Amino acid sequence: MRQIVHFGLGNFARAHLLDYTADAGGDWQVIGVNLRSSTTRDGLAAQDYAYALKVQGVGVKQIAVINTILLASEGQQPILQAMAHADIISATVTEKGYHLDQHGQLDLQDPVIAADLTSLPLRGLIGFIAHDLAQRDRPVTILSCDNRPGNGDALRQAVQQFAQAAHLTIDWSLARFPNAMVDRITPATTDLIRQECNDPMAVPTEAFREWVIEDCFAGPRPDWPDVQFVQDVRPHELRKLRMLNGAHSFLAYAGLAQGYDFVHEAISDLQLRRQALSLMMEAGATLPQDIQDQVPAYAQALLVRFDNTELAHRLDQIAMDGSQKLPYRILDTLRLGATPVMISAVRAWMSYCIAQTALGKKLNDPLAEEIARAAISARPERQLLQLIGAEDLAPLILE
Ligand code: CS2
Repeated sequence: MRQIVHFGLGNFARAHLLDYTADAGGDWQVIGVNLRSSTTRDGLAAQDYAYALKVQGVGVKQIAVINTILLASEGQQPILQAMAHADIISATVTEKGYHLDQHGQLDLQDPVIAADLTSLPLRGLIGFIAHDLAQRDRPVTILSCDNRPGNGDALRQAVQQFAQAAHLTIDWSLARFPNAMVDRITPATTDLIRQECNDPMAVPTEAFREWVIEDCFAGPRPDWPDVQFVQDVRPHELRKLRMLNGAHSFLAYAGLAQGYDFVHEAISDLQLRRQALSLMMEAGATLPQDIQDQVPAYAQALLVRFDNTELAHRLDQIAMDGSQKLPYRILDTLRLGATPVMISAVRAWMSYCIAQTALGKKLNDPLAEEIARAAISARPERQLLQLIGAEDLAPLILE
């Protein structure tokens, strides 16, 4: 059997990487690693690690590619042993799982990183990969499946900075870190989905899925169907992150402010729809010239996906981790050409932070404490912009 060791078996991984791997067939298995809670492991272990994937408009697929799930809290050796035998080590740990600072550098003061640099057992993805590579004697592909630009490059740089701080010696010729664009709208599971699928671990997702990976693997890979292997992922990731995810974040904050709960409700509001489409087109105008002709059709396809009432994609799910998402979904685009809706998206995020704090609610965000302090400061908007590295944009956003 060939193995993928995957960190972070949340809904997105189980709707994307695992669905593609199930379709690939062959002798590939997935060993999951959960770094935080045991909930997913316990739920899946009770049903032999198989689960229902409810593909909206298509039907229910039984996904049974997980061989086992290991917990970091139960010790690092079984995880490092599994990694040592893997051909692919992949991860969906969200933006915050890379522990990067505003400048994209590994935050050595981050509690998880600081702990992994000073004591065992290991707690975080970066430490596990660095220690795996330090003892590795065979090639491996480290595949980020997270939603950020240059995800493979960012992961490699974080591991390099950790290894240097930990004085680990690594043969970097054995590891490849391809960049990849991942796309599949995958809401949190509701009780209704669990009941419909008769499976407490069911995952809801859309029919659409897309995966574009840099063709630089260190060794074998599953025969994943309809995956695009390219030399340069960047146009694909910029288009997706700035148009889809930028519109998502705008709709989340602007839609919540108007009392909507779901993406399909917010996108049905004619003014928000018009603004979301404007944002998509504004973002599309910042993309490389050779894909500009794809922008209108891609935008229209996004509206169809957002209109999907059955997905019941919650705006407050998208609103999470805004401090980690806005820089590449909105701010990067703003710096390439100020546009009204991009500005309103940042203003909507700031209003959301201030309103939630006023209600005594702590945001679901790695910078929740800092946001709460900024929101009640004398100049909340300026403080909030500083938290997301957007002081340079203050004249534009606060004018
Ligand atoms: C969403 C993404 O929760 C969010 O931030 O914008 O999870 C989005 O659904 C995916 O990137 C779609 O591929």
